[in-house]
Amino acid sequence: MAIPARRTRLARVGATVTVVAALFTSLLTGVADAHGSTTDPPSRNYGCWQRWGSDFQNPTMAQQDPMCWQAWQADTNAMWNWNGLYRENVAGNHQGVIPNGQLCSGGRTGGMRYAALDNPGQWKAATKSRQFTLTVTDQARHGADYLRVYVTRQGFDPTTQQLGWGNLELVATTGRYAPAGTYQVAVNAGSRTGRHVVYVIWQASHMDQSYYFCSDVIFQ
Ligand SMILES: [Cu+2]
Repeated sequence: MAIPARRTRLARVGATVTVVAALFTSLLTGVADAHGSTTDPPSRNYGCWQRWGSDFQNPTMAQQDPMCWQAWQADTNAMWNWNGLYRENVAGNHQGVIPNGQLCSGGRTGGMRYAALDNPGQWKAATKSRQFTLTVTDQARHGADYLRVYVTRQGFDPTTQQLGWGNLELVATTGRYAPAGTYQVAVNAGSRTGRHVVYVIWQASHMDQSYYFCSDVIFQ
């Protein structure tokens, strides 16, 4: 009976090692998975997560917040991973890598996960004055090489038109930010009025990791 007992003990030790390794891996993954997004004005998927994350199967969303509804129906992971909309090794060639019509999904990064964010429609929009402060939240404290903020040209209609690079004007570009929880940029949207999309590129500093966020706003 000595041999089976020894095998059992070894098996228990083996199982314990496996559990500890799995815990360690999930801890590491948890850290690696935490990135960020534009939280003010809220990016499309961050806003959908904020408003509906605790109630995402509520059918009244289809009427109250139809673009969030279609995004939740398409892939819930776009909201659970609101902080994970990035590409790697773009080498600064954002316009070359991201096709027109796919700006809000970062060129469909991760396959179709974020593709519903590209769809034109009645996205809930934050009301802003034309001079406002934009906030990117960085849960992972990556730092930033730069932030670039674009706003759509006056006349572009995000409820019916797909967003392309030609629809955007660069309104702010920054230098580096040391790692912190949030980065803020003063944005001046000029004489724009009504509904617009604010498009942000966050170039993280820990590696070549580039983030792309669409936020819907209505300028007063
Ligand atoms: Cu990250």
